[in-house]
Amino acid sequence: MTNNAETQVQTDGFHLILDALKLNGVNTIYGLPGIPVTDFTRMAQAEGLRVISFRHEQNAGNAAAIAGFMTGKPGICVTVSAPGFLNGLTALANATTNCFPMILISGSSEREIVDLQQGDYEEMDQLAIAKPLCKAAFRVLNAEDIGVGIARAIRAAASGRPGGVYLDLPAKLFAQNMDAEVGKSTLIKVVDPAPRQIPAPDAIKRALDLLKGAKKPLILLGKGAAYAQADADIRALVEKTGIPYLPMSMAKGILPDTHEQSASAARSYVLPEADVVLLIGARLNWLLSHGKGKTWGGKSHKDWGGQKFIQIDIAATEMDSNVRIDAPVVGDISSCVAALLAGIGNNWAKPPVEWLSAVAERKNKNVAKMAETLAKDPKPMNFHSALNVVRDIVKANPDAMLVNEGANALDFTRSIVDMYKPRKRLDVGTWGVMGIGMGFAVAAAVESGEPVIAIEGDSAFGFSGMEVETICRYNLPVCVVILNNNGVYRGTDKNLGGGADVAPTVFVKDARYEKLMEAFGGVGVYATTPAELRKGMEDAIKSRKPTLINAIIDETAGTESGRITSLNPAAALKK
Ligand code: ADP
Ligand code: TPW
Repeated sequence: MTNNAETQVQTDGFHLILDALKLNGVNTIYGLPGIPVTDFTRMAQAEGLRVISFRHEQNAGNAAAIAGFMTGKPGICVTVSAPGFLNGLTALANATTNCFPMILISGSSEREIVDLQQGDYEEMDQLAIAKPLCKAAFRVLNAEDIGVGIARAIRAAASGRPGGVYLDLPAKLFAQNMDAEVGKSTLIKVVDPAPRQIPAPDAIKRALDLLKGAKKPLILLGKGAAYAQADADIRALVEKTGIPYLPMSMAKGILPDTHEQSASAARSYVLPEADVVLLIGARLNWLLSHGKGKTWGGKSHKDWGGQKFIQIDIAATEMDSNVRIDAPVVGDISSCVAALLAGIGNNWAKPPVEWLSAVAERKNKNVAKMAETLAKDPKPMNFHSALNVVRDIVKANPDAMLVNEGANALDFTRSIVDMYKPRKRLDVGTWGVMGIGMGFAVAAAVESGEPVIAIEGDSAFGFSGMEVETICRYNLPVCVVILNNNGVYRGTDKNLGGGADVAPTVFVKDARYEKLMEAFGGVGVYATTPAELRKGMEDAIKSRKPTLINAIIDETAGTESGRITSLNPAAALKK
């Protein structure tokens, strides 16, 4: 606030935006400064907000998005116009695809210049470009509308199915003055930003009737279930019904992966065998083979497997998106699970023992097989022997956050490393996008205060690797482990033309990634054995120092596209 000549206290756009964010509980801004938002980030710090400044906007955007997932409140990312905005847009689109609440706030050029295309500095019609890639997009032209603009952005991001929201703020807005008292009266503290949506009683009854008649029921937990923070009720529902459950990757840990009802190790058995499947916050998209085909016991890749589906989701339009949903339960997961629990009461008959013992038998067999593989100590180290170490470290540090990206590095970590607590595992999500790693790691550390372990493919790491400087600058307790096999998927491809260039998937051999962390004052570790990896990780967790472990693994290890080889046309041709 400033005093003008007439002693009337004035405020401006900068401060109204900050006051509106603060009023709504925002305490951290992720972003990257430049005209016209440099002063905004300075003033944010002066006003007591934490500003985490990145080296590339995509990483700042990913940080904001995952902060939204972790907290249930929209994460805020601030960028400059045109290129900065576009750099942030990938993260905004990814947040929307994954149902993470986030607000991308970008400065922009003045409307009159943009609309006449007169060639301003970093000119672009950002609102039009953002619209198809997010849940909602707004522009504020006048300081007195800032309160409404921020309120609308928060509501759009957090209510119903969460998602990304774009807020366009032309440069002139920041400097607009107005009377401070009047300005304050225009701000809105959003009441109940994510209102409960109570399911209809007949929908609950339909679901319970279907579940009651099931001989081989299965519960599938998705990241919507993790997001809903209904952990105790979800656990009670699983345990009271006695139904085996499968967590999707970011739902791991809602119940500990070691829970006796977890059917993760029997996934390929339970999906085709189940007769009634209860989906809680999981879409029947490609990650679940669209609910049909051979994965589900269908004869061809398009055949229905015969299962009946109950689906809990806040988005009514999600129902029947891939296969028939026999019992849609539309509402927020907390309310839906509570209603199911109430309907179940205390006399629910557990599933038939034949089903439970068949699942247990498969599971035990696969767990024993995996234990055998993990006990091996091949030279050079491979994905399994390296991840066996990570598995132990996560077990000993269940509060640590785990970030994970890559192809094989992703698939093997998901299946080998057990999670013990909800919302600890953060990964490539619905798009399988590379580049979330360091942005997620920064936000995971900032939002949780816990140590962060980032398990990265060497290719995956490259997309956001420069943020190790950010990690060092804020002295965050992040331990990056690069499973380094010298390339995308692996490092052994040959140039099919026989020329001097290496194959498109091959990187520089024996690259010393750990030196990147050392360059900024962090700890670098070169690990060629599980023992060296273990020591590096233990030291990192204990010291909380930024650490990068370059874990050298067999360059022949890994398959193309990891476990989604089936989606790769070249791999299909080879069959
Ligand atoms: P996964 O990738 O783990 O299978 P998806 O991202 O496909 O999970 O599905 C998450 C689903 O959860 C989305 O359809 C979304 O609408 C839904 N969802 C998110 N939050 C809630 C909530 N609070 N209540 C109900 N459904 C929710
Ligand atoms: C934004 C395509 C999927 S997985 C991957 C790429 C490039 C890297 C795999 O190699 P990595 O892991 O990380 O070394 P590993 O363990 O198999 O050796 N661009 C974007 N997203 C995706 N998904 C790709 C490209 C891809």
